[in-house]
Amino acid sequence: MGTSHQRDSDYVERRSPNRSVLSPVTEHGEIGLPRWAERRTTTRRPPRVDTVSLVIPTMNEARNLATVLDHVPDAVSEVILVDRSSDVTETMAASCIPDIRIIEESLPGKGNALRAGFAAAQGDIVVAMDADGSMSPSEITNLLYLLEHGFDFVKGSRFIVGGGSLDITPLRRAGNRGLVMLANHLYRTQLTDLCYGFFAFRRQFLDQLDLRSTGFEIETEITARAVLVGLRVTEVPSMELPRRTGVSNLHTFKDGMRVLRALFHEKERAKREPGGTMKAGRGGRGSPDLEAHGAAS
Ligand SMILES: Nc1nc2c(ncn2[C@@H]2O[C@H](COP(=O)(O)OP(=O)(O)OP(=O)(O)O)[C@@H](O)[C@H]2O)c(=O)[nH]1
Ligand SMILES: [Mg+2]
Repeated sequence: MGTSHQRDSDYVERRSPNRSVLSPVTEHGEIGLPRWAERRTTTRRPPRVDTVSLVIPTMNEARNLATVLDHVPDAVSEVILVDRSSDVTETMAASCIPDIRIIEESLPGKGNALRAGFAAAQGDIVVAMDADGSMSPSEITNLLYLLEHGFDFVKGSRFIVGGGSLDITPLRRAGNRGLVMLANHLYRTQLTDLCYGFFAFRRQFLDQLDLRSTGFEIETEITARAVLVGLRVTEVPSMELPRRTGVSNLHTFKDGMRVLRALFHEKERAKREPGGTMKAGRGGRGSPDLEAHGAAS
């Protein structure tokens, strides 16, 4: 301790008389940084921070949108709205976030909307969420945390410890549970939720995911594809709130059937692709992997 203190004093004494070493005067007469400090600032770059695109599909959500957009965390770099509204959703969006990017949806369906938004996204990470007020923007941070720590695809789950739903009907809950069981059987996963549109992924995998869904089955497709191409997949607890106003666009039986078909279709499609069912994917692990954060129930 004494020695190091001594060394500090020597350091100051040795350099103080010669200010040109510690604080060189620039040609404009200002006192600049010492040369060693300049070297440090130029060689040590700050760690790179991932940019984040938030994609939100909207169909007549003007009365719900402000509660979502007003709470988007600072980590989000751009917000993209893919809109198919006949109300003032776009005006509301622009009044909340003046530089929001609005894409007019050309084809109907949540799948078409999300795919258009993903294609337009420029961030390293893409987050998808609904505009009806049922998902909390503050939970985006939880998705990002896991992506920044090595996962490639992170999905919110309402049925993992710490998650929940104040919205889902008993019929939909039962349907979702059956579909989750089937997905886990087909894909050898331990998923706890399937039909939920709050998820995030690294954009570098968008081409590999090769999404084709047009409707609500996009949530199932992206999960199945992420597993099949070998991405690092995990779930985080999420609390689903009731839709704030308006009515759901989801039709329980019709869309349930689309999800069912998607589960079988994706498995078959992957078999037809070069490399077979379980492609090497990221890291060449060749098998699906799912880790639960919040302890799977
Ligand atoms: N652009 C676009 N957005 C859509 C379309 N269908 C639904 N959405 C949006 O997708 C999100 C989810 O739709 P919801 O109707 O809430 O369906 P859900 O959340 O699966 O079902 P609920 O739990 O009953 O609300 C909302 O933000 C809708 O506005 C569509 O055809 N085009
Ligand atoms: Mg909803």
